[in-house]
Amino acid sequence: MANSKFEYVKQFEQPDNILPNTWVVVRIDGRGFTKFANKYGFEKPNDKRALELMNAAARAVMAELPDITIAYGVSDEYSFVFHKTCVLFERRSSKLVSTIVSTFTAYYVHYWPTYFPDTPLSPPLPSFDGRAVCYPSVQNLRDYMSWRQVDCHINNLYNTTFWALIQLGGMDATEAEKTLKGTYAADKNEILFSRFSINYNNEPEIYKKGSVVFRDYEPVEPGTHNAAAEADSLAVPVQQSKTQNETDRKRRAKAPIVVEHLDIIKDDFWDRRPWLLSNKPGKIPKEV
Ligand SMILES: Nc1nc2c(ncn2[C@@H]2O[C@H](COP(=O)(O)OP(=O)(O)OP(=O)(O)O)[C@@H](O)[C@H]2O)c(=O)[nH]1
Ligand SMILES: [Mg+2]
Repeated sequence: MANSKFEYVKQFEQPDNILPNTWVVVRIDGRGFTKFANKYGFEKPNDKRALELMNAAARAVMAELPDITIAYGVSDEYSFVFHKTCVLFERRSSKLVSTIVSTFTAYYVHYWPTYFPDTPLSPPLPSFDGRAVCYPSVQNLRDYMSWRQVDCHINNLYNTTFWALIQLGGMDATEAEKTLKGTYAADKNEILFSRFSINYNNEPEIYKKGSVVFRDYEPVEPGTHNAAAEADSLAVPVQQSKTQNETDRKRRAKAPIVVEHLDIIKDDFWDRRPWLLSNKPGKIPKEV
């Protein structure tokens, strides 16, 4: 085909390659969700419908993109982790991020009426920003996930106490803020318990731990595999036959994608689920 005189503009396209052989985390975050939450009357500090809507959209994203090995969500944010061996196939950061952001946003709007049947969406419609960060080692990835879950805990304990002081204690926001200034976790637990008979431990897990989305295979006994070390020692993706790739693909498609509210900081979660780091499908769980 003849080149047109306009074609030189292609040279303006600059590479935005992501580092090969790394875990890529794409984190999306609701734009202006403080305002958005007020507009639709989200309950404070946690709106179960809003969180479940986020989870439904995240599940749909994972179902469409089998290269995502795990996702973690809290508040108006979600982190999607691409397995380190999958990233070799799509090298452009902007392409990964835009795919996640648009797929997530589309499903968020799609599922909105399921979770908010009485309040139809109206402009400005919900939107999300996104960024991609490469993590070179399993420990870096685990620390990233732990960082988000610790953040969830710190924010939720603060918000739960803050809103108890207002909703149950009759304080205004300034008084509540002043009461909590300089307090430690133990102090907040104590305020909740002594003033409002709330045992923070009994708060719903979805609020305390956030949401973890992953493909569910049969868990294994901890100590029976070395998925983390093996993942770290990989330099290039393991070459598999076409039939093996096809079998893996089918098993991955068959695995139920679950949303749980578990501790992902301790080793146990990862030790029982080697497929998260190995990207090798496990045994499909028996039907219940
Ligand atoms: N009431 C309520 N608000 C929520 C809930 N989940 C998220 N939010 C709101 O979403 C905000 C998320 O924080 P940010 O992402 O830092 O704030 P933002 O307003 O979205 O601003 P940008 O992300 O910078 O655009 C929280 O501060 C809350 O105001 C919820 O379950 N209930
Ligand atoms: Mg936000």
